[in-house]
Amino acid sequence: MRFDLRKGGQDMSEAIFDLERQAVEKRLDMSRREFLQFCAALAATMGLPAGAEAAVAKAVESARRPSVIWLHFSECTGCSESLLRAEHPTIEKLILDVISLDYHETLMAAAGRQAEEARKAAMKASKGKYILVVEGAIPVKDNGIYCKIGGHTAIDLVKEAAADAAAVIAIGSCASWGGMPSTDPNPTLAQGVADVLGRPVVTIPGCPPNPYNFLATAVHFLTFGKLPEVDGLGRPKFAYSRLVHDNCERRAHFDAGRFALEFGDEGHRKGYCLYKLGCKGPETYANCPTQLFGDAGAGTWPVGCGHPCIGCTEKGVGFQKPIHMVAKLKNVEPPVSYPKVVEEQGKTSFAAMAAVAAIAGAAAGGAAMLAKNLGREHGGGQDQRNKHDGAQ
Ligand code: FSX
Ligand code: SF4
Ligand code: F3S
Repeated sequence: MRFDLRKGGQDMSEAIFDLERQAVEKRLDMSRREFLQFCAALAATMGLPAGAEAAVAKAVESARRPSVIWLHFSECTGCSESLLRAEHPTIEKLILDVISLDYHETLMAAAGRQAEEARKAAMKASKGKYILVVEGAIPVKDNGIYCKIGGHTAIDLVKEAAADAAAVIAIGSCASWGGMPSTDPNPTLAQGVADVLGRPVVTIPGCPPNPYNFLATAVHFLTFGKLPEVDGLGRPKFAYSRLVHDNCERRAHFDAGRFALEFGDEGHRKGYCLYKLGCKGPETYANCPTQLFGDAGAGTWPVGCGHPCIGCTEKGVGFQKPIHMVAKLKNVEPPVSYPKVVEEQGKTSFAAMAAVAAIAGAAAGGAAMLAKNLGREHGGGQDQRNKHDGAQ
């Protein structure tokens, strides 16, 4: 009998695949169905076409895990926390399964000299092949003396680690462009990784960033052997190409001119748009309204919980613009002839609000509806209006 090599090869690869499949189920402690659902969700997060989940599953199942060296500088460690404390039963297992986290200061047991040696050993063992993940901003004032680890400045540490990395990912707004530590007057001159290295890096901004955006980026690297396509700020397009405002569940209220005017007022309790409380959704690119946080179901994102978006994923917005300043309307810019939303004298003008509703694409009649609603909801006294004088 002739042995069919091709068929034999196929059987063999299927058997190997089966073993890998069982191994991944055991490793992740999840059923095959759950695992595939998770891969499908990740493929959808990356905007991949239907059917791509099989490629994602195969890549995750394979043993080739990229070595990751994770450095911490000026930050709160919220990025690591959000990644490892996510409510999904397996995200932390999955992330630790997808990547080989060979050095992470806040997770490793080693300390002091031992930790220093572990960092050097990890860099040497995977020279030229590891992914460098940086969490936290890098203070550059006075030659970087405001952030030192093991006697070395963050500047030197990041440059040394980036020199032999296959790819560099800045996780969180701090590492992306300074974030919280760079808030004015930025006493330590905290900067992002790209500025310090003098070359672009992939950024996953957010304070903290959505863990799925990092996971999907790592899985993209695993599946396709390269990092995903990014925008001008280094953000993966699959996660940061739409404005928060575009997918916000309160958008219909914006379009109809129904706004909360202060925390706890009737509009706020009814879930109206938070634009006039300073929501930066109209100028912030992120997938928060669709991706949500904490795997706890609908509404689990800042605006869903009743707080205006502070623009944490947007350079020059989060930690730079005052929280209660109204957002720039990026894709619905009003013509200069339109009056302001809140007029200088502190009076809310129906004409101005109608203009916002109109430019935001409200259906015909929206302005009339707006005037009617405002008359009912926000016809309050001068006191209430005065509170919004500064929100222009
Ligand atoms: Fe904290 Fe990370 Fe904010 Fe910064 O997240 S959640 S201050 S982005 O670097 O730890
Ligand atoms: Fe949602 Fe904010 Fe836009 Fe209002 S302004 S629709 S709350 S993103
Ligand atoms: Fe940040 Fe705004 Fe999303 S504050 S978490 S970008 S809704």
